[in-house]
Amino acid sequence: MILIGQYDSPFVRRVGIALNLYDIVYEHRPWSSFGDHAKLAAINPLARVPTLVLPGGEVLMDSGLILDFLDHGQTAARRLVPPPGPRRTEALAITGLALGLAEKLLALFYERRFHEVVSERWQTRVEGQILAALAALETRCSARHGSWFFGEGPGHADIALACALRFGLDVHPELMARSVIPALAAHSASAESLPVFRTVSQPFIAPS
Ligand SMILES: N[C@@H](CCC(=O)N[C@@H](CS)C(=O)NCC(=O)O)C(=O)O
Repeated sequence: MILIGQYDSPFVRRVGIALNLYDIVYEHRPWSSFGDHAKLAAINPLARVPTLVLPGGEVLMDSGLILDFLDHGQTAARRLVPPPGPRRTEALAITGLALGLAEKLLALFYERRFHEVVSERWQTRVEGQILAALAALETRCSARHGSWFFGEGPGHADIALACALRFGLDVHPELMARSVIPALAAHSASAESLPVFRTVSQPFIAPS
C-alpha cells in the first residue's frame, strides 16, 4: 500500500495517522501536489493528495473514501468511528465540520497564494465560514466529557479536528487568533502530544 502526499496536508495527515493506528504497513511517498504534479498525475489524473495505491494497483483518493476503505478492513472494535447509531451520526457531524474547516482554510490559502488580486467578497465569505466552523466545533468540544469525542483514544472525528486546527495555525495564524477557542486549543495540545501525531507530521511547505 502506498500513501502519496505530504503530512502538512490535513487530509493526508489524517489518513497517515489512521494507517498507523490501524498498524497497517505502508510506503509513504511525500510528493507535493504542485511540485510533483507530473508523477502524481500519472497515478491520479486529478493530481491531488492523499492518493492511496492499493497492492492490486487500484488507486483511491479523497481522505473520507480512503478511510472508509481502511475502516472496512478492521474489526468493529478497532474502527476509529462508532458503530451505526447516534454516536456514529454525531461523529460524522463533527468530522464533517472539521473537514469543512480544513477545506475552507485551504480555499483561503489558495485564494491568497494564486490570485494576484484577491477577491474581497470571496475572502470575506470564507473567513466567515472558518470562524463559524471554529465556533461550532468549540461548542461541541467544550460540551464533551473526557479528552476524546468517543472512546478512550482519538477517532476519526478527533483526528480530523486536530489536523484541521494544526493546518489553520500553520497557514492562517492571524485568523485563528481572532477566535476564542480554549477547548479546541486543549484538544489540539492533547492530540499533538501523542506519538502518532508527532510521527505523522511535517512543517508546512507552501506550494510554489
Ligand atoms: N476532499 C479531499 C481534499 C484533498 C485536498 O484538497 N488536497 C489538497 C492538498 S491539502 C490538494 O491535493 N490540492 C491540489 C489540488 O486540489 O489541485 C480529501 O479529503 O482528500
